[in-house]
Amino acid sequence: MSFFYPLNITTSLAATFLRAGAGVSAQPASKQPAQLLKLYEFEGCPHCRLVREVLTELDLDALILPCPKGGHRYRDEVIEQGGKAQFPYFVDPNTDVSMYESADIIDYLFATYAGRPKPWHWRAIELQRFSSVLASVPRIGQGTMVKKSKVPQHPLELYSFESSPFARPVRDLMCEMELPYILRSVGRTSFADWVPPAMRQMQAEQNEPATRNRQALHARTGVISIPYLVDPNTGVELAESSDILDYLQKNYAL
Ligand SMILES: N[C@@H](CCC(=O)N[C@@H](CS)C(=O)NCC(=O)O)C(=O)O
Repeated sequence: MSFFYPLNITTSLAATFLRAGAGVSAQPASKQPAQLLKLYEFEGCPHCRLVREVLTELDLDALILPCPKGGHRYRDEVIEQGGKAQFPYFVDPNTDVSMYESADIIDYLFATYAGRPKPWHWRAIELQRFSSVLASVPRIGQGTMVKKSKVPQHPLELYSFESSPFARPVRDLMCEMELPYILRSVGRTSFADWVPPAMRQMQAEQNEPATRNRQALHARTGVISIPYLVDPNTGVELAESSDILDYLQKNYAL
């Protein structure tokens, strides 16, 4: 475990508090896209965070294509497709729609998939943006600048919800290393989802989780612990953020 790991989790927790509970719970969309949505973004970007929070809220999965500053792996694709380096950049292969602007992407996700009107908290978008900028402060630039890394043959897979203080450092590192991943959204929908994994293991009877990715994770591992990484390139599967961070460094850092 890195010497900085406790500090990393503490500042991540501060960011979660500054977003006052956004990106934690889910009320799943009425429709799941047939093909994965694509999001070009970087973790340190406050505008991208708002879109990622809506992915958690609607329980939507997406292929995350990290575009840290100084990187070229996916940034260049955005410039080719959209004409400029501005993030987030969103592509929906189901409808052939692509767009910049976090507010437009949020509107699109609610209009296309939610099956309900955009809730009041997303109507105050400028207030959300301000609080998202504040939430970036304690992270002091993490998830922003590129780090040299090996290119994985296949995207990794990460079970995560946006405001998980343990998943954020993992996403930051995957972003800096430009590691593409399928985001499996696992926002919380019930009181039982708040029980910490260690306590859940002690329960004689475990509640069957309500959402598809939580059910899949439960079936896969017997317990739900977020973040959870699946690397199809090596066959490795890991829970525990500190172990995942060590694994990513060891296998992908250059
Ligand atoms: N109004 C836009 C603002 C997007 C924006 O300013 N994004 C910054 C990152 S936070 C950006 O693209 N910077 C250019 C870069 O990183 O190269 C939105 O909400 O999507």
